[in-house]
Amino acid sequence: MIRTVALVGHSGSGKTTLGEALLYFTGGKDRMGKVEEGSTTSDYTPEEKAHRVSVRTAVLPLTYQGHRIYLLDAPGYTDFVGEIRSAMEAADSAVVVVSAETGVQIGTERAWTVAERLGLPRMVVVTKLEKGGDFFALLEDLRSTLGHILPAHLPLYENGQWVGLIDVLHDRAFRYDKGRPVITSIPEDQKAQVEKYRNEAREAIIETDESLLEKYLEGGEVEEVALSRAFHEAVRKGQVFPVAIGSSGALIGLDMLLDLFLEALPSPEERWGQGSPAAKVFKVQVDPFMGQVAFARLYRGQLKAGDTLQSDNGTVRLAHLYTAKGKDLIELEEAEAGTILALPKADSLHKGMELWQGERLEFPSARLPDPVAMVAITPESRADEAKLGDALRKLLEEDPSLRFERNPETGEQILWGMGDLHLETAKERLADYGVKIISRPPKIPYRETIRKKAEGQGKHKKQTGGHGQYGDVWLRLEPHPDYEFVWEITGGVIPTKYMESVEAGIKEAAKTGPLAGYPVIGFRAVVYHGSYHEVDSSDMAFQLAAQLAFRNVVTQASPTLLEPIYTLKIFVPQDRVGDILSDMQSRRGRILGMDQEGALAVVSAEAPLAEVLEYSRTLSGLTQGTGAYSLEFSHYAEVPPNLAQKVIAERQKAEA
Ligand SMILES: Nc1nc2c(ncn2[C@@H]2O[C@H](COP(=O)(O)OP(=O)(O)O)[C@@H](O)[C@H]2O)c(=O)[nH]1
Ligand SMILES: [Mg+2]
Repeated sequence: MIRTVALVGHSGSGKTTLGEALLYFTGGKDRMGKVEEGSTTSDYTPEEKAHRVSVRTAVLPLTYQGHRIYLLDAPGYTDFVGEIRSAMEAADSAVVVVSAETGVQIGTERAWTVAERLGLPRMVVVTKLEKGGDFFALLEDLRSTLGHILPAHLPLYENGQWVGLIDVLHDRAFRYDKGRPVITSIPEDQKAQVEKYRNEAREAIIETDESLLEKYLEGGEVEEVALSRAFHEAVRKGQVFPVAIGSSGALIGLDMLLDLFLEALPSPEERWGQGSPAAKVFKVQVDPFMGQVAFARLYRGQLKAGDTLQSDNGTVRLAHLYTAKGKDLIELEEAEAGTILALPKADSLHKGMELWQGERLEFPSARLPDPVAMVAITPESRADEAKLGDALRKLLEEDPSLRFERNPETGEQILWGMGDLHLETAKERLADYGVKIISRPPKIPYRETIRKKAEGQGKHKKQTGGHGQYGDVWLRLEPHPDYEFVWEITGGVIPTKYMESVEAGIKEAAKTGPLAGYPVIGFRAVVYHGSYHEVDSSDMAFQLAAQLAFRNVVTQASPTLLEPIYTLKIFVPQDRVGDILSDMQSRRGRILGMDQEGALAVVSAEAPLAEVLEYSRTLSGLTQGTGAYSLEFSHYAEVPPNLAQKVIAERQKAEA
């Protein structure tokens, strides 16, 4: 059998440690690594070792009793939603890890929601139970937040000490001795409780299967094999969500967890059917030593070394077949559906690319959210500058949830990401590629506008030697929602052939406003009078005259500073809404509305860009790294006078 599962859930719930423990337990590693020491197989990149948190999805292939289980250890932080989602897309089921210490957290619910949207069968693993926490209260919590949960395992206590597990559906109990299960009997004082959960679980399963239900209602005996099959079907269809217990700390229940994966979770064939090979790249990593490595999930079919696959970028020959174990490549003789393939040196492959033979497979699509956090980056030195382009290209290929752009107005190079930590790790990744960069908040693209009507003259007159220059433009500026140019010249006081030059002069002058040199927007320019000279007038002279007129008039039209306003959609747990609202207030924000999505509150707000440049950090702080938001430009609005003064003064200082 083969199972491909994504370990997802709140950051710190124990996913990486569980993956490590399972790898160790199944003999895939001699020594169990620790997240704190940076010695786990999953958290192998320098960024992960430094932050002690998973940033990328790691692949852990387990061999258990002759079966193959591919674990995809995903990050928990919402900053890495791109990685979290692609791990789930590459899996056939989502195993949501919940720490008994903290219970259901926002990362639990978010992972659950993503899995639900992708139509993935789901289950829960409760970790860290040896650290305490009321398992039965947690069960109720899981039931109320996630729905039809079904406890497959219950904790076994001896003298108040957690020592093992009760297998609810198979009516067995084990105590654990250094990770090894020893069969035992259910203690007297737990019997009634186990009986209650067992009956509930049986009934929940029987209800999903008509023929079993009939038999049951007629008082017939439901056999264990039939029950187990119905259980598997119910999980596959998302009708029930098993809850298991697994402790990496106390090494309890690891075998039972793997047994449950095999029993309850769907096989690749059940999810994708049978047929010719079909794979899809879900991640591309550029390894400083190995070069580009693409990770693809084989959804359907079998492959052997030497096979060739089609892609939209030409054919790909697989001279060798590899999977990955953390940072290492492991050679395979053949690959069956469910395998996570590692494709080294596949430079033509990028994330999302399909590989196939024969008929292609239809994939459900899920769009990534847009990045919301940004920094301006500059290379530290000339040498870094030369290498930046190449390093950025690799980085963006690796992580399509990042975006890079050059702002033509401010001249800055802007890196966009899903949050502060995301950008921080991106910066470190660039350093891995040998490029050191300095990052700082980007400049705000302010604007200037006018608040009242004004008019005046611009005259350009020069007499130098022979040919002179002459242009004379009378201009009226009025506030306007957008921009308009009106030619009100009568009697030919300015020949029409100069009209274009006059407008060009106005547009040129509007590029640098009178207050702080920002572009002037939102005005109507009416040219209503002027004069010209038969010989000395020219396009150039009228352009310059129009510029003079604009500069002269705009200062009298009550110029004012504008700033970009963005709309935000903020997703947070209900109990954080108050904090979000008061924080928004302190950022000159305006609440537009409130909504609910699943267990999360959605706050819609608008705020000046200057106040939300580093919002990701604030939201992280208010929600322990689990809130999320979207950011979209809305409009320009006047900057309050006291702040405008500051912006203008700063600009003048910078210019000086
Ligand atoms: N006592 C105990 N600690 C654990 C267990 N699982 C994880 N931890 C600790 O919890 C912290 C977060 O674990 P990690 O695996 O990085 O969580 P992840 O963010 O979900 O991958 C680390 O300090 C682990 O040592 C467990 O089963 N028991
Ligand atoms: Mg982790």
